[in-house]
Parts: sequence; structure tokens; C-alpha cells
Amino acid sequence: MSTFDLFDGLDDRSPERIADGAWVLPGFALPRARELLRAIEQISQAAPFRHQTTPGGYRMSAAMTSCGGLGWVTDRSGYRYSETDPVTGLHWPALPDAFLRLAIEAAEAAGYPAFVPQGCLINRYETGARMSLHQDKDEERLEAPIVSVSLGAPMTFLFGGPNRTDPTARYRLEHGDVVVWGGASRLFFHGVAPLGKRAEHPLTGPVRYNLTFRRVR
Ligand code: MD3
Ligand code: FE
Repeated sequence: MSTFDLFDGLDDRSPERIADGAWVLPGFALPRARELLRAIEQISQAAPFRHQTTPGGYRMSAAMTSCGGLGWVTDRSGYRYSETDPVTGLHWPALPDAFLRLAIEAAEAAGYPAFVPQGCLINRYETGARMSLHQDKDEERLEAPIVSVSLGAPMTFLFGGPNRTDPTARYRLEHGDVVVWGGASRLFFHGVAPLGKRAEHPLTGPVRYNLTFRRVR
């Protein structure tokens, strides 16, 4: 047991509503963070992290993989959810039990008791990687929330409103923080500022992971 273990599961910040239907649950994933990181490692052995290409031809700076019944895929032909991994030709790795339990419990804590995710997109950010302002609207079930889990190095999350030109607020997300996006916020524009040169975490080094649990169909 290290000193660091003593801090697993402790967080003095309270749940905060940051937009209509959106809740930050600080440290909600901390008790299971190590287990989640191990599972990410295992998943990426079967379905490797890759830099996908946008329909416009840009290489995404965040590397991605997926697990569960549906994974999110982009290439020159567009964005879509796919039952199989285009890199391996195989089904995505199963959604680990720890992932499923965490997603359901977080959604419930934020007031979405019926949430059952169909898949999980895993983003990996290294120094300088970012995600520009976008909406998540490739899902047919917009009444279902998206549950997002931050692991590793801290970063600045940007969230706006229903229109691309709405002003954006900045929010720092740290290892173990969970955000549940439902209601009106489900279609709000959001993005991630470039991962800072000095951003790191003892468990991951200069790397941040983000899990997003989604109900697609
Ligand atoms: C707000 N990921 O994968 S998580 C994404 O940190 C994505 O990797 C970011 O945006 C990341 O699509 C942000 C927070 C998040 C996720 C989904 C949302 C915010 C959201 C859906 C609707 C509104
Ligand atoms: Fe998104």
C-alpha cells in the first residue's frame, strides 16, 4: 500500500450542475480508477488505439478505440457506429463489468436511472492532443445521457451551448471525475483544450484517457 492509495476514493468537491441536465461528479470513478486503467490496457491489446481520419481528411490528434456492442468510427466516408473494428475486422472487445457498473451508477446518481450503455468510446490524449468544438449527434437515442469518465492527466474541458457560436465555459477535469450529459446539454457543443506540456498523473504519466458511455439505438 502506498501513500497514494490513502487518497483513492476521497474527494471534497460536491456534485455540480454545469448546464441544463449536465452534472459533474467529482472523483466518482476514483475507487475504481486503477481497475479501469487495467481494463483500458487489455482492451487496447485487442483493439489498438488509432488516430482516425475525419470526413474532411484531418487526422484526429486524440487516439481512439472502443469496447462494447458498438464503437465510434470515422473515415473519409463519414462518422458512424460500427459493431466491428475496421482495423481488426473483429467485434469490439466486450464492455468490462467495471465499466458497465460505473456508467450505470453515475447515470443514476445524476438522475438518469434507466441508462444502459451500448458501447464505450475510449479517447487517449498525449501532450498537445485536443478535440475541437463539436456536438455528439451520431446517436439515435438522444433522450439517453452520455456518461464521461476522465482518467490520468488533468485537462481543460470546453462547453458551450446549442449553437456553435455560443460562448464557451472552461472546466478543469481531473483523474476520476465523471460528467453526465443529459437533457438539453446532450446536444451542447463541447471540446477539449490541448493537453498541457506539464500535465501528468502518477498512474498514467503525461497521458489522459476519457471514456464516453453511449446509448446509440
Ligand atoms: C457534452 N470527448 O468523445 S468528454 C467525445 O474529453 C468527447 O475526450 C471529450 O467529446 C473528451 O465525443 C469530452 C465530455 C463530453 C462527452 C460527451 C458529451 C461532453 C459532452 C455529449 C454532449 C455534451
Ligand atoms: Fe463529444
